[in-house]
Amino acid sequence: AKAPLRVAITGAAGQIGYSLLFRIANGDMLGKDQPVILQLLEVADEKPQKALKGVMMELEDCAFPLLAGVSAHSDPMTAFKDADVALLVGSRPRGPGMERKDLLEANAQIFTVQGKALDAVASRNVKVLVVGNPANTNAYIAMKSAPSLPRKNFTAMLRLDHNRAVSQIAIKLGKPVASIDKMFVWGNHSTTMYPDYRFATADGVSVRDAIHDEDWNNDVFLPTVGKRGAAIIEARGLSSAASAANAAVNHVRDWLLGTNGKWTTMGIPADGSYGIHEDIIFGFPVTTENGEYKVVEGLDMDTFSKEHIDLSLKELIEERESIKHLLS
Ligand code: NAX
Repeated sequence: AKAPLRVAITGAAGQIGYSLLFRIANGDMLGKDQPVILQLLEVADEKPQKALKGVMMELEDCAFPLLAGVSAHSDPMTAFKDADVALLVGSRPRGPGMERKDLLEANAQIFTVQGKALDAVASRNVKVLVVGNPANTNAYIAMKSAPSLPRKNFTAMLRLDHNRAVSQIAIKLGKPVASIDKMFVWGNHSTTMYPDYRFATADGVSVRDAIHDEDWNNDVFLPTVGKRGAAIIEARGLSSAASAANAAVNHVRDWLLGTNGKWTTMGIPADGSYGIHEDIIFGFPVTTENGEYKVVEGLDMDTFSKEHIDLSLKELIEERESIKHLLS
C-alpha cells in the first residue's frame, strides 16, 4: 500500500471546508489508492475550534477507508508540518466599512505568517493552492514569504471560473462537458478575469465556429461567468462552497495526476510568457504531467483579448503595490 500523503487545510471549519474535507477523504483528490492524513487549521477562537471538532466527528462517522489520520490545529507551524499539499482556504472576509485596501492588508498578515510557516516546516516539495480571497495576491504573498520553497509550487485557484466557463459553453452547444477542451481563463480571480474560448473545441470542432455569434461572447458569456459568484450569493444567500471545493479538488488532482494533454487553468507565478510580469500569480492555460504544470505557449493575441488581459494584470500590479510594504 502507498504511504499516506499529508494534506493541510486552513479554514477547515468553514463552508468550503465542509465540502472539501469529505471529498479528499473519499479519494477524489489524490486517487482511490492513496491514503491521506488531514491536518486542519482554524483560528484559535473557541467557536471555530469547536466547529472543527464537530467536522472531525463527522469525518470519523464516514469511516473513510483512505483516511489515515486527522488532526486539529490553531498554529500553522504544527498544521503545516511535513505537508505534501497545503490548501489555504481560510482568509479574512470583507467586513462592514472595510475598504479593498484594508482587506488586502488583513489578508497579507495571514498569508505572510502562513508562507513563513510553510517555509519552515512543510515538505520541501509542498504543493500549495490558495483559495482564500484575494486568492492571487494571497498566493503571491505566501510565495514571497517562503523563499526556500520552489516558486512554482505556489498557485491560486481559478479553476472554479474555468469550470463555470466550460459548463456555459457545453450548455450553449448542447454538448457534454467532457467534449470541451482548450478552454481556459486568464488573469486574476476577480471580476477582471477573462475566460478565453477562442481556441476551445467541442469533440475537436472549434467552439467559436460552432457558436458563430461574436456578440454572445461579450453580451452573454463573459458577464455570465464573471458574475456567477454574485448570482450564487443572490440565489443561495451564501457564497459558492461545494463548487469551490470541487474546483480545489480538480486543481490539485490535475496538478498531481496529470491532464493527459487536456488544457486547464491554474493561477501560477508568471515567467514572463505572454508579457505577464514575472512573479505575478496569473491564470494561464496549462497542461500537467508528472506533478508539473506547463504553460500552453504560442497562442495568438487579438486586441479584445489583449485589453482584457491587460486590465486584469493592472489590477494585480495594484494589489501587489498595496501590500509591498508588508513583505520583508
Ligand atoms: P467561511 O467564512 O465559511 O470559512 C472560512 C474559515 O476560515 C472560517 O472558519 C474562519 O474561521 C477560517 N479562517 C479565517 N482566517 C483563518 C486563518 N488565519 N487561519 C485558519 N483559518 C482561518 O468562508 P468560505 O465560504 O469557506 O470561503 C473561504 C474563502 O474562499 C473566502 O476567502 C472566499 O472568498 C474564498 N473563495 C474563493 C474562490 C475562488 O475561486 N478562488 C471561490 C469560493 C470562495 O468565494
